[in-house]
Amino acid sequence: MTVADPTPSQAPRPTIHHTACTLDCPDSCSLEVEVRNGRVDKVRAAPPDVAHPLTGGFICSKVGRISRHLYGEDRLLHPARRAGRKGEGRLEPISWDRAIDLIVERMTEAKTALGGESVLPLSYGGSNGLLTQDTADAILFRRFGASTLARNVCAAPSTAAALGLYGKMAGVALEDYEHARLAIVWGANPSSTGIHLVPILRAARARGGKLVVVDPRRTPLAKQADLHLQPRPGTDLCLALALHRELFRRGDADLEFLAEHASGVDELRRRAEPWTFERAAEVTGVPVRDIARCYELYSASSPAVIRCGWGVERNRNGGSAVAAILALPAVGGKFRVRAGGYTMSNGAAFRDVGRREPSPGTRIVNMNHVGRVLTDPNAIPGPPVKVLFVYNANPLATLPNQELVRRGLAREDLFTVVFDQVMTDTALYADLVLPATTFLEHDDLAMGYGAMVLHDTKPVTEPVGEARSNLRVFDELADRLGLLHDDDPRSEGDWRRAVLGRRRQRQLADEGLALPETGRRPIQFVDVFPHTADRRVHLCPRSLEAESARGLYAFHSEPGDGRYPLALISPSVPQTVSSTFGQLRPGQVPLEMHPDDAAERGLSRGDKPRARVFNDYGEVRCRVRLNPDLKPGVALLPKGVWARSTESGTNACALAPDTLTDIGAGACFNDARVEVEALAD
Ligand SMILES: Nc1nc2c(c(=O)[nH]1)N[C@H]1C(S)=C(S)[C@@H](COP(=O)(O)OP(=O)(O)OC[C@H]3O[C@@H](n4cnc5c(=O)[nH]c(N)nc54)[C@H](O)[C@@H]3O)O[C@H]1N2
Ligand SMILES: Nc1nc2c(c(=O)[nH]1)N[C@H]1C(S)=C(S)[C@@H](COP(=O)(O)OP(=O)(O)OC[C@H]3O[C@@H](n4cnc5c(=O)[nH]c(N)nc54)[C@H](O)[C@@H]3O)O[C@H]1N2
Ligand code: SF4
Ligand SMILES: [Mo]
Repeated sequence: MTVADPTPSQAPRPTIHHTACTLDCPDSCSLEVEVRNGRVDKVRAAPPDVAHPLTGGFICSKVGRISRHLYGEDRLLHPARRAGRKGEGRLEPISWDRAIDLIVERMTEAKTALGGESVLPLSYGGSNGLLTQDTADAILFRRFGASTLARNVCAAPSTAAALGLYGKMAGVALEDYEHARLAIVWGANPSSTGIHLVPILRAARARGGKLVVVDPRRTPLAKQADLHLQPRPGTDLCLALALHRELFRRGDADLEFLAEHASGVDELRRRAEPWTFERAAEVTGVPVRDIARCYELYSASSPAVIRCGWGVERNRNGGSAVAAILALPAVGGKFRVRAGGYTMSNGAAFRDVGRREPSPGTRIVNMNHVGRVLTDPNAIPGPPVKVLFVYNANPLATLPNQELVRRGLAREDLFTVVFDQVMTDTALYADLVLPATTFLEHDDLAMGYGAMVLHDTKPVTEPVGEARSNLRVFDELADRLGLLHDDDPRSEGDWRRAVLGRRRQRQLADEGLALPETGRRPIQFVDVFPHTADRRVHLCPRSLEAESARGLYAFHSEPGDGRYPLALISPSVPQTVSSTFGQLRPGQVPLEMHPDDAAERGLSRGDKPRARVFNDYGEVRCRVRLNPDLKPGVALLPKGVWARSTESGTNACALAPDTLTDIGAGACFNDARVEVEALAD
């Protein structure tokens, strides 16, 4: 839809709409959108009378400027077919009918020749709305018998840990942090990744609460904190175990609470035993006095809350580290008061929501191994992948071992469909691209995984070009492949009913937004309890024990053989959500290095010197920016960077190993170990 910009005098009055942001962000903001002349003009926080309280009258600038994404030059407007070599992105438009025909033909052909598992759906939480994933797509791919994707690129280790210990229990509501006497922000950077927690933490401090940050770099919050522990990436497990050891040793463990509510206490105590403060200090690089200060604060404060972020999980020890951190409030006796306990993902506040399509029991492909699976027919049992269907994801920009993913996508005999809103790096390799609607153009449901809220997301404008919603496209494909049953949900309304259930639907209709089952912000071990079979905390659950090769809470030391001495982390940045909006980033993205590491490599002279960052997986050529806030020995490239933003067209994923975490089979992005060399200008 192209509409000429009206001159101010002709400009029609905008219409105002209220909706909610579905992006992969914990906050789930309530939005107010101004639509002028059929186009989204301004997006801001919804006013307090219709907004979820956490939104607090402001939203991030990314979504404030989302019209650049909606109407930008990278937006996909029509279905199109590849007209050049893979990777070039030369396309010729085709009709939707022809595109659907082609997909049906290719999926049927693959199934006839090699079986349904030769089709691999590849998606993650790029949309994150409840109607745009695990709905019609689940019907299509599961009933077809396609390979099953393990969506493990994010949150798999932390989910496994939270599930094993607490059966996934709703956490402390972010609004309640205001009442905390101590908040520990552990491996999270809310200033970028969940901005509404920041003013709440500030308010807590204004009331005399203390703030501790555990992060290998001095994040904006670390600069304001009472204490900043700067561990070497991947060593949080040792810190947490050292705190447990001390709690038991000094008699500060809440044995009464543990006797009533926990199992595995002695086992955890035994495994924590070797981790003296001295040993933890040696491995983490955090001075003993800082560990001791953290201990003093935690053992003495109540309410004390831990915001455990996803920075903890993305390494070889990630699952055990999250488990040990989530076990702290149990051992330390921090539950049973408002603002006491932990927050990880708060999705458990809505465990009554969702619809599950039965699994066909087909082979499981871990998405961290997509590169291997596409390039090596022996990587997993079963047929080679012949049809790859990418939606809600940009795998070339976001999966580890990027060069292998690229080689896989470049395979001439692979038929790749990319269904997206914009021409992503992955879409350049597609045989067929399909234009997708955004959450401002389709029906959806937004559920916070930090904010405890569920709200309706309603289209505020017509889709641009010929963009279609996931529901519509997957429903049509399932229909054409003869996979639908009479009682399947079909329309948006059907799906909303199927996902929400009657009670939630009524709640949404009456109140505009829905709160957790408890009806109020829950207090852990007062309003909500573990969803384990015996309602107890399992501090050393058998399920996790069985999963980890060396046992839960076993520490795996520094990866690699020392040839690559710098630890490369790739956390989130304010400008993007994963790779979403990455096309809008101006200029080149630099590698950040500590000045001492840069000086050692002759990289401290000149303005942003050029460098090559490399290891056995690949390389990134880019500029270097000195950042004294990093721990020496740690370098940083943000996640989700598009090819256009570095000289080499590669990003941190080119250096990220495709090894898996100790539990949860998750990604080990922050186990990337690299060397950096100066390049001539
Ligand atoms: N190096 C490094 N890489 C990382 C990480 C890291 O720490 N380091 N972190 C990882 C993390 S935490 C995550 S969550 C993953 C995320 O990785 P991905 O899930 O791949 O997320 P995005 O990169 O944001 O891609 C989402 C895509 O979905 C599209 N999309 C959005 N809504 C819709 C829709 O309704 N329909 C369709 N068809 N498409 C839609 C968007 O346009 C966008 O291109 O990245 C991981 N990648
Ligand atoms: N603006 C924006 N918001 C987002 C996203 C985004 O990409 N952009 N992504 C969304 C998604 S998908 C996710 S998963 C969340 C992630 O949000 P966060 O939980 O904040 O996770 P990250 O940004 O990966 O990393 C958080 C911090 O962990 C630190 N870190 C790295 N390695 C370690 C370690 O070994 N130990 C410790 N203690 N800290 C470490 C990093 O320096 C970083 O400051 O944010 C969501 N919100
Ligand atoms: S991305 Fe997060 S902060 Fe930004 S509008 Fe959406 S929910 Fe709010
Ligand atoms: Mo994520």
